[in-house]
This record gives sequence, C-alpha cells and structure tokens, in this order.
Amino acid sequence: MFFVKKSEVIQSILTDRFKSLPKQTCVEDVFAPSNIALCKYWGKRNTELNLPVTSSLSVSLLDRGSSISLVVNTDAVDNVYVNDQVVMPDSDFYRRFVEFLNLFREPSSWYVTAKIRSTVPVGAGLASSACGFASLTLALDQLLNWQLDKRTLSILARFGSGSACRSLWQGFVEWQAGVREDGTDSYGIPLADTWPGLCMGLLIFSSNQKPISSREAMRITVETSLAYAAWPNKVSSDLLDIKTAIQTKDFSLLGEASESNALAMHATMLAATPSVCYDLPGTQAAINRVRSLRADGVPVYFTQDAGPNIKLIFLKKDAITISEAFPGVQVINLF
Ligand code: 2P0
Repeated sequence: MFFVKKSEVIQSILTDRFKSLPKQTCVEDVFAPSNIALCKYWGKRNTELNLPVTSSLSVSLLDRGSSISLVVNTDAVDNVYVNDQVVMPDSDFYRRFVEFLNLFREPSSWYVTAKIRSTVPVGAGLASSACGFASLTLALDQLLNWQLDKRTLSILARFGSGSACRSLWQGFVEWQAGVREDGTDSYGIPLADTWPGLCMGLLIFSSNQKPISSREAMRITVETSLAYAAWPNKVSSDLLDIKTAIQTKDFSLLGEASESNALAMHATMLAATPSVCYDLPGTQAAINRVRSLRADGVPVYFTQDAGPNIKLIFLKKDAITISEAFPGVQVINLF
C-alpha cells in the first residue's frame, strides 16, 4: 500500500501550473537520447511512483533516441504516430502515453497529435520507453511553459518510465535512488566525467516487441526470485567500481563490473517464477564470441538489458577488430 499519489507529488512541483492549459499550439522535434545502464535499475520499492530499490548508472547514446512533436488538436482525442505509423488506441503504448498526459491535464481539457520519431527499435530492450518519456516530458515543459530545471523534469519523466529519469542528459548519468517516501530525491544526476574513445556496439538480433515487458519481469523478479535478496549489495559494489573506473579511466574495471552487473540481473530473472529469459540463439553466440575474443587479448565486454540484444563495450582503438568480429554491429562513439 502506497500512501503518496503521483498527482500529489506533481501538484507540489507544479503548484499553480498544475493541470494548466497549453501556452502554445505546438512544439517541434524535442529530442532525448536513449540510455544504456552499465549498473542496472532492476526492481522497485514503490510501483506507484516508480521508485527503485537501488541507484543505477547509465551512458546515453548521443543521437540515438526519440524526437517528439506535439500539436494541440481539436479532435477531442489524442493521436499518436511512431515513425509515421499510427499507434492504435487499444495498444499498451497508447495507454501509457495517454495516462502520462492525463497526469498533467483536467479530463477533456485539451488533446494533442503526437509525432514520435524513434531511432531505436521500440520495445526491444534499447530503452525506447526511457527516451520516449524523457522527450515527452521535455516537450510538455515547453508546451505548458513550466520552465522547470532538468532535475525536476527528471522526477516527472520517472513517472512515465523509471529509466526515463536518466535520459535527460548525454554522457554518464547516475539515478540516485533516494530515500524519501515521495521520491523527490530520486532523479538523474549527470556525471562531470567524460571518456573520449569509449564505444558501444549494438548487436540487434530482434527488433520485435519482447515477450514480457521489463516492468512485468521486474515485478515477478522482486516478488518471487530468491536471488533478488543479493541484488542490492551487488549493485552497491558494482556502482562503486563503475564510478571509480570512470574517474580513473580503468577500462577493464568498467567492463568487468558492467558485464558482471548485467549477468547478475539476468540471474535474478532466471531464478524467478515463472523464470524470465530474454535470450535468443544469437544472444548466447555473441556472449561466447565476446569471451573468446577476450581470451585472445581483445578488451571487449558486454551488457544486456530486458531483451535479446547485446551491447558491446570497447575502446575506439579496437573498433576495427570488433567490426570484423561482429558483422553488422552498429558502433557508437559515446563521447
Ligand atoms: C535499466 N531496465 O537500468 C534496466 C535494465 C531494463 C533492464 O530500466 O517500469 O522501462 O517503466 O520503470 O524503466 C527498463 O525498465 O521500467 C529498465 P518502468 P523501465 O535500464
């Protein structure tokens, strides 16, 4: 039972602007990057407010993300398009989009036509909901003229999707779990450190909608997995190692801690009832290839989110070797 409602937190943030009318008729091409966690968010202490059990840390994907345009319409219904395809009103995507808008408007007061352009596959473990809700929150800040700072917008984006609170910035971002019941200390904090030469390689085995949402998989894991008890301590030590690695540019420490963190997250899912496994044959083959390359002296590591796709972590000096070893890999220079 949760005592603090989303609407109460939002009202305390927006005060007299809570549920006010749009101040302009449209906003165009508001972008937020996708983010990939090196230390994962896996499990909520409060499902109403999307408050996490632990802190997490991600890196953003530059121009890979979501761009949104909003036009206030007179149709008395929200119209949503993703990459020029209409989003059906009975879909989960549409329901979550409208539920988020409803947090900020009186019933039947105004509607939008939203055109979303996503440069990551939707629902395939590439943080499409994170950049989607982050860009929507930034767009609403303009449309409704909230003039909020990014930290506060991060709190609002979190109500759409937990990991959206990390997609307000480029670079490394830590989502501080916070301790307050109302979650006003649970938001993204960009790290000052950069890491020129750090690369991520996207290996996409499936762009299809995943069989079980990360939200549902997270819930099942927290409620049923015996392995989940070990997760908070694992995150504490991985987070420390990853932050040290970023500060000291210790690549093997970064890779080892990130890979180990992803494997531990998937272990908690495998031990859940019902067991959750997102792997496809290509997933396992890629992981084996990473291990054999490493045994041959190539410094490459991987991380995996709630989906079958693998993200390689390596340095620019090894980009040619990696591209040859993984045909079709999409390489992103992160800084
Ligand atoms: C992460 N994931 O840290 C982790 C790792 C997936 C695996 O955040 O329920 O879509 O909306 O808060 O943010 C995906 O979960 O879940 C996610 P909700 P969200 O990136």
